[in-house]
Amino acid sequence: MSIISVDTIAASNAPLLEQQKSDYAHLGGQLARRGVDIDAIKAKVKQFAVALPSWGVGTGGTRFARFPGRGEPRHVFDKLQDCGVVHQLTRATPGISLHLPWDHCTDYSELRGKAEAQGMYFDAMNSNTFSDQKDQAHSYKFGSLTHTDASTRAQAVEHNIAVIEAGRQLGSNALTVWIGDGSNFPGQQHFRRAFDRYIDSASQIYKALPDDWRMFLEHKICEPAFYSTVIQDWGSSYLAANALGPKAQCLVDLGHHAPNVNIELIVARLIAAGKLAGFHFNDSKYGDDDLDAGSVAPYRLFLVFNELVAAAHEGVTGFNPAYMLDQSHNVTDPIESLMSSAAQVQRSYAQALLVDRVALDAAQDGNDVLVAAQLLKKGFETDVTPLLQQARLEEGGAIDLLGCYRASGYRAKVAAERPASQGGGGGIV
Ligand code: AOS
Ligand code: ZN
Ligand code: ZN
Ligand code: ZN
Repeated sequence: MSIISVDTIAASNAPLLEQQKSDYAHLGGQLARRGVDIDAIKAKVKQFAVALPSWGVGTGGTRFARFPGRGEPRHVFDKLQDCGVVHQLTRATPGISLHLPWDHCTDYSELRGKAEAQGMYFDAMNSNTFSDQKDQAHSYKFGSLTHTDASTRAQAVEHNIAVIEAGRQLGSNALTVWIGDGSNFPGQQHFRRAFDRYIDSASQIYKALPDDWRMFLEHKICEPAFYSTVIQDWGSSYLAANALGPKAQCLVDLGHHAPNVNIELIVARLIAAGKLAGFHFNDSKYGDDDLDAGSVAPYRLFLVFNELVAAAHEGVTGFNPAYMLDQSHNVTDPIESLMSSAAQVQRSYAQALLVDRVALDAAQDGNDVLVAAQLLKKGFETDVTPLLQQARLEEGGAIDLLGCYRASGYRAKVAAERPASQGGGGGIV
């Protein structure tokens, strides 16, 4: 089922076909001189998928304000359709990661059917115990899975189990757990006891996982708790994942670390420990900015992929990370941001595939520092645009993502169907 007509895509591609052919051939020639087969890289890029966050197709906001765009999705079916547009044009985003209760739906089999008709499936499910829902018995103001009160913890556990159940009906096979639990003042929380309560609650969720499911623990240094968080870094996440068992692994959201932290090194450690769940890709300058992937620090994203490609190349056992975007689009059309981020993630992957692993091993073993550094730069500095475009073109996608999307008139069409969403202020700051 196509949301954007096949003719629209073909019309957008038509004037670009000739130059595409010659750019691809030119890059192919350059890579061949390095002993790299462009078609082999293209085949790998085609296999690569990054899941879309359902919450990413709506305009995000800050605690100051939210400025909604036109045609904001009204419910999960609208979100699914918007995600369908991203996938149709990029051919790189067949998975959707839902967030409950935001994406609550009375008929999950209908939702699954619609996704499948768009050639899509449901990736990891996300639970939400970081905000209170209407008519909720116990508040999460002072925590959820780690709350001092047992009934509040039980409510949070129960919600996670309900999310697993919804995910089972949708064909998902993972639960991502991120909690906002922590403290805002020194002395507010007994660190060790809060962590113990986390393990106790999380193991009840773990027990409810179907056999073929994984549980992704997402750490975050701060926010909304600004003095301490219970699962604050990969160390706490790893301790928890270890305590829970083999199905529990650590998810790395790129924005959840202190500035300048060496994230690629964390990734390498988690791979070695068999505990890398996967990623929430985004970019940041200061904290959990949730900017578009690779928009600020593309080299960092490349370095993460360098670790991933190395692990795949070396055949590390059990290596199977889940790739997702987690961004907040405050000033752009979310569909445009998601398309360019998906392409950016693919770009980093393709560039990492270009690194000469044999030469890098030799440079590392021989302590040839500059050659090692340059081997990485050589991959990163290669403009793989024609390769990404060719992969999309051959899969029925758009050579020019933005051009095609804008020419389709999709945003104006949904703006006419969907009522304007309320913007306005956040909290008082
Ligand atoms: C929050 O900072 C995290 O990145 C979570 O992944 C969260 O569930 C998601 O961003 C939706 O708010
Ligand atoms: Zn995240
Ligand atoms: Zn985040
Ligand atoms: Zn983030």
